[in-house]
Amino acid sequence: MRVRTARPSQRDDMNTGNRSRARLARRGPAHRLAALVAGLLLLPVTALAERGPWHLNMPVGVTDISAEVYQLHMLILGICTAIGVLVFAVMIVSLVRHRKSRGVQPAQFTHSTRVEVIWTAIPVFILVGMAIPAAETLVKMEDTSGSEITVKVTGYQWLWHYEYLDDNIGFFSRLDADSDRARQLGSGISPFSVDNYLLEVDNRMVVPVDTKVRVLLTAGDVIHAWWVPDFAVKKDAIPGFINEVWFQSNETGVFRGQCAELCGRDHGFMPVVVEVVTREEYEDWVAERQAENGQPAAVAASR
Ligand SMILES: [Cu+2]
Repeated sequence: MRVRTARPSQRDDMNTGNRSRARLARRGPAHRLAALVAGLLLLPVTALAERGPWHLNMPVGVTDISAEVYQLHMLILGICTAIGVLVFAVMIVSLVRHRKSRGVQPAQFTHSTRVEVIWTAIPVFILVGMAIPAAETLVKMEDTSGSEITVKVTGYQWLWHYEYLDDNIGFFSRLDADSDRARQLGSGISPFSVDNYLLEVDNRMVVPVDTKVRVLLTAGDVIHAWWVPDFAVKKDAIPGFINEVWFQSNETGVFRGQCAELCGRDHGFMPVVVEVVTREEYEDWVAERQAENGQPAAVAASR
């Protein structure tokens, strides 16, 4: 069972990227500078478009929480940018207007209680103003109550194990064979010829759409981290500990992530792939998996 891929293949993006870079290189430095400035100005706009190799911003994602995290990120980025522009503007104007060559005499004061109170109070207000919406979102991210499905995810060097605790399903998920062949030294296979290179697995995690899924994270050897940017979920999987996260996807599709904790030699080769399907498709998948495990669906249903 395959559903549509949410993103176009990376290869297509990369080809487009190479062509536009080649076109840029043929033009003069002024053109290149103008293109760079235009590109930087357009960054927040392109964040809403498909991701390519030069995509820098966070994705908006497919959950309510990921949209909230994105809005929060844009708000705080805006505040930081405004502060940066203001502080540098004051600094540059002061340096130019009060320079020694204009004959300006330095002021002799060493202390001003009023100024110190102001420059302490303003940052405190700004920080509290940023902390309130951030804390609201964090509280929501931590609230795993009311989840319908619980999946225990265990990180190993260098693959993931998924265990559906309510349905008695368990399987390992490792890098797909095509990526694995291409990544070998001297394989002679171009990574660009492999769709979703290093971002595809043999067994995907499958979950239903519009359903709150709780993920219990742990590890069997060293610390790993389960990361799916489109769900705004990234948490460490630590041996001997259980960490909880949750997500509820508003869209069907295939969402890709990676291990985000340096966990050894093959850290870059343990992707996370989550396939979000309709309720009916999910039930079929559960029945299929249970049959494969030698457990009749009826027995599982009666448990
Ligand atoms: Cu890892």
